[in-house]
Amino acid sequence: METDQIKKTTSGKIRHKFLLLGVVLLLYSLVVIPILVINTQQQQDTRSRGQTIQTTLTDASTPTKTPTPTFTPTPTASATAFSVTVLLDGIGSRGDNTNPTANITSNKDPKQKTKKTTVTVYDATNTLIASGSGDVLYNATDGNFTGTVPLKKSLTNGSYLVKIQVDGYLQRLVAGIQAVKSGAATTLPVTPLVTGDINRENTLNILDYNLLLDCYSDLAVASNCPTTQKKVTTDINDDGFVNQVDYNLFLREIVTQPGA
Ligand SMILES: [Ca+2]
Ligand SMILES: [Ca+2]
Repeated sequence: METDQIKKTTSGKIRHKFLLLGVVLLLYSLVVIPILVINTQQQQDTRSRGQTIQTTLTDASTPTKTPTPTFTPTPTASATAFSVTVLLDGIGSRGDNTNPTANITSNKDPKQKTKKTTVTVYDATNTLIASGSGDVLYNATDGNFTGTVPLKKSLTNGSYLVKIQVDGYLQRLVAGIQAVKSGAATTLPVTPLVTGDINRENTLNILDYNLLLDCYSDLAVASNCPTTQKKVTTDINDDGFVNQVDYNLFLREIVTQPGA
């Protein structure tokens, strides 16, 4: 009897537990599972938005292709130039300022076969327009110096005055008015130049004379000619000596007015 009672009590407890378990499962299915489903959906949405943002950021950070600049060569204007022929007093086929054609004593074999030459160009108002430098080369056959001197810039077509200066000689205005064609070489008339500008100031005077005497060494040692450069500049006929020939040449040259 007592045993049956115990069994009933135990059976009641078990049913009660199953009932309670059923209620818990029911609540779980009604409340917890929907919440989990919602959270899962929210997480998926969040990841999806994150991917979208990341994709957007990635797209924004992608550098755009920079177009390669194309190189367009700048056309270079051909410089205007002058074909120069100069006769240098005391050298080659040139005589001197007093006797231009008397070249028997002129030096036919100058030490310096090239001479630095500067050309300056002026317009009708005598305004300096352009300049250029180059070398002229000794022509032993003709006894003159020739070369092409380019200007630093191209001139426009027109008429100009042109001056030539060779290192150690007085600058001279080239005879006539020069018709210049832009970008081309204009041939200038043959131009004789006066020597003796030992100190390179474009005039002949007592200063040049005194420098020549410093290096004069016909009968005695030069009084004051310590450098090769000074000897070269006072050797105005360029034969390697500073003597009576240079002295006489200078005296004939100095009758010339200052350079142009
Ligand atoms: Ca001088
Ligand atoms: Ca000499």
